[in-house]
Amino acid sequence: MAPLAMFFTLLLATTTILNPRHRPSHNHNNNNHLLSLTLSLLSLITLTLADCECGYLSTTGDLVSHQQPNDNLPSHQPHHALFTDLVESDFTRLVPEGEGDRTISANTDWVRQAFNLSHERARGQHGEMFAVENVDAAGQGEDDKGLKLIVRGGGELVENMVPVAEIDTKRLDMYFGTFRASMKITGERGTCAAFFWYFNDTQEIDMEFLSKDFDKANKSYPVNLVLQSREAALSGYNAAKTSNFVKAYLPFDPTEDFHEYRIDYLPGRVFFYADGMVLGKMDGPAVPSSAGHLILQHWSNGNRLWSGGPPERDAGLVVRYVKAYFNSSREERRRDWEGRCKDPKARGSVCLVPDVLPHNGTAGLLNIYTNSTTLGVDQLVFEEGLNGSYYQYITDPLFTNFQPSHILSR
Ligand SMILES: *[C@@H]1O[C@H](CO)[C@@H](O)[C@H](O)[C@H]1NC(C)=O
Ligand SMILES: *[C@@H]1O[C@H](CO)[C@@H](O)[C@H](O)[C@H]1NC(C)=O
Ligand SMILES: *[C@@H]1O[C@H](CO)[C@@H](O)[C@H](O)[C@H]1NC(C)=O
Ligand SMILES: *[C@@H]1O[C@H](CO)[C@@H](O)[C@H](O)[C@H]1NC(C)=O
Ligand SMILES: *[C@@H]1O[C@H](CO)[C@@H](O)[C@H](O)[C@H]1NC(C)=O
Ligand SMILES: *[C@@H]1O[C@H](CO)[C@@H](O)[C@H](O)[C@H]1NC(C)=O
Ligand SMILES: CC(=O)N[C@H]1CO[C@H](CO)[C@@H](O)[C@@H]1O
Repeated sequence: MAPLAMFFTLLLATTTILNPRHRPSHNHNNNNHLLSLTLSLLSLITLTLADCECGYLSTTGDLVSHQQPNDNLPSHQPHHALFTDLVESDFTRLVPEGEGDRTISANTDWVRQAFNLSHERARGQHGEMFAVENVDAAGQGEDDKGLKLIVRGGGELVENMVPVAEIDTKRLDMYFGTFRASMKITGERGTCAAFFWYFNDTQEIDMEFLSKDFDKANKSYPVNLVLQSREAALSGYNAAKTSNFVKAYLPFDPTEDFHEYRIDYLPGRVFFYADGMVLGKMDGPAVPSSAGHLILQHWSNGNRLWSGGPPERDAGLVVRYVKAYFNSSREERRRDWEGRCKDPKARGSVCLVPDVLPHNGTAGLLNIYTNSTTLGVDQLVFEEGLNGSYYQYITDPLFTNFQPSHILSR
């Protein structure tokens, strides 16, 4: 299909489907009228655009004392930040590879990574073998649904490399944002579970959980908050020796249940949270200044000063969801936003991102906006996975292998 026709078909399908409030009242079945219908829909869209077209408003900083935002003045609140783009991934709906269509390899927002690190590169006793088969759907039991990143234990080395796991967002244009992951950390000692934003080795925002450091006896559950920076590079990538390293203690056992871990990357400032509680705040020259992407990683290399391990048994990091609200460094995405955001004061044009606080519990709290039926075509479109599931597509051929026949009704 020619790109233009594809666009109109997509637009037609998506408008009719995603925006039921504006469904045309009469049904045109005559293809000759397709173009004029599409054009009239086009004008309809620009007049009555979907919800959240001006973006997603998130709290930042200390959530306990923040004011309720005023609907009419979203972007002017000092304790809120507005973001134009989103990626929301509900990993509880995944099925294991080979058992259906909703697999992680079919997900359009995430890419499993394969690469090998020698023990010298890994700076450990062992190297690390990042392999795609170590990233898959976890069990189907209610309690452990999600995406599982496995570190192979029990002495299973491949050429002195520990088999480990990493998955990255496909989008690389996250230029400021609030990034949230619901995770359950392994209780097997000897791994490092990491949730991070990454541009390069000196522009990186990290939350790292070392399972060997958890101590149930004294209820000690540290998490390492790190900005990898030029300063860290100068100390041999040992951020612990820099001022941009905080060892924070969680008020719960992260191996018992899912909790939301969160990074806010703002101009000149970074906040780290667990269940909405600020664990650390950093500013200064070590704060990154580039666009980057998100990484989930679970690894071990036997370095006794960091990951320890390898673990005695296979160790799994389970991730229930990732929700990312961010601005884009890409000119096209900024133009999209400018084009669709006609009136930031209009009702529903800015959507508030709910905070996850301790009293929300650790259950689901899944996709808020990707379930919306009213998001605009240049915000998101959906690909139907075969059994009624939907994958998010971004309308940018660079990020997707676009297949309009997959855009279906709900
Ligand atoms: C994100 O972009 C929007 C639109 O340009 C802007 O209003 C907002 O302030 C930006 N957010 C941040 C945190 O820079
Ligand atoms: C990593 O090393 C293993 C063992 O040699 C090899 O089978 C695998 O293909 C390598 N992976 C990559 C991405 O090169
Ligand atoms: C990371 O990127 C910044 C900005 O482009 C650059 O100054 C720095 O040298 C890079 N760091 C590495 C390790 O390449
Ligand atoms: C808990 O005990 C471990 C050693 O078992 C120790 O390293 C850690 O500092 C203790 N934590 C607290 C908060 O006392
Ligand atoms: C958590 O609870 C608060 C009410 O206390 C609510 O406003 C918020 O939307 C909840 N968060 C989620 C993600 O449901
Ligand atoms: C989103 O849609 C899925 C599938 O229809 C449903 O299971 C899930 O509960 C919905 N989530 C919310 C927050 O409504
Ligand atoms: C459970 C279920 O409905 N599975 C179906 C998913 O889609 C494939 C392909 O269309 C069917 O073969 C399965 O039966």
